[in-house]
Amino acid sequence: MPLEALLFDVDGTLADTERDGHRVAFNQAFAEAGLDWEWSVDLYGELLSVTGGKERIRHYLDAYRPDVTLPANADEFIRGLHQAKTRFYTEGLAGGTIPLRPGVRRLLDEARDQGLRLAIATTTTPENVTALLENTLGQDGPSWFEVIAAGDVVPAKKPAPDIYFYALEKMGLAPQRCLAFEDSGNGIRSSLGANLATLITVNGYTRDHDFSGAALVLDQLGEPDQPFAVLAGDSGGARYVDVGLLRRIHEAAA
Ligand code: XBP
Ligand code: MG
Repeated sequence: MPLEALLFDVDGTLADTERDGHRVAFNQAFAEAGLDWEWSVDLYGELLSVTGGKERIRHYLDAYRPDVTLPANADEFIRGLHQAKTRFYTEGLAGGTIPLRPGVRRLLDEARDQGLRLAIATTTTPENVTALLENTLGQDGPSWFEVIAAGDVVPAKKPAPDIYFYALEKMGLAPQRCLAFEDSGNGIRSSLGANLATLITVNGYTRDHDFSGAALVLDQLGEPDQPFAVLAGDSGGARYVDVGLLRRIHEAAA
């Protein structure tokens, strides 16, 4: 089946948002609430095993802070903290400090020129996706994506495949006509669970994750003057990801 659509993860894939974006915003929300919780770069790498900000806070308390007793309305308390975190995160993005990863803009432009359909499938909160796309692609950035599947729209977050199933259903597309882009072990478990051929670009937090089953594992999408490194799979001699390479790996994965 021909390649018709590209489905993108956001955090770690479109932009390196975790260490200097989400992590910082969590810490700002904790400080604003008068809490002594501080997520270091290393600790945050461990916490990333749980996707979803509210779920991650809960996991931190369960696994690392037996000393903390939450108020009786614990869910509401965590929801409030997380809302503050979203405010700090989107404000931070408006400061324009987090760029798209290499090759992302070029590939999106080329995919649009060639009539490929685009979608987002992420565990992060919808406001965060909109803020990132507007601040990097411009005001109309979100409209480049036919479906933005995000956050609590499905009850089970990645590594469950639900968010990809949701996006595919909205697009009315079989997974065999699509390619997914991910950066993490939880991400690829989700995309493979939805039967999607998957291209991985790793980042500092995810380099050592298990990417078995990936169509190709790279350090980045690359640019003509900034070639990618192949970590697993066969790029057929290509040095940066373009739509031609996507069509080849999609066909090879069929
Ligand atoms: C992203 C996440 C999210 C963000 C925080 O994972 O795990 O939890 O870190 O977002 P993926 P929220 O890239 O696999 O989608 O705080 O808005 O949940
Ligand atoms: Mg990710």
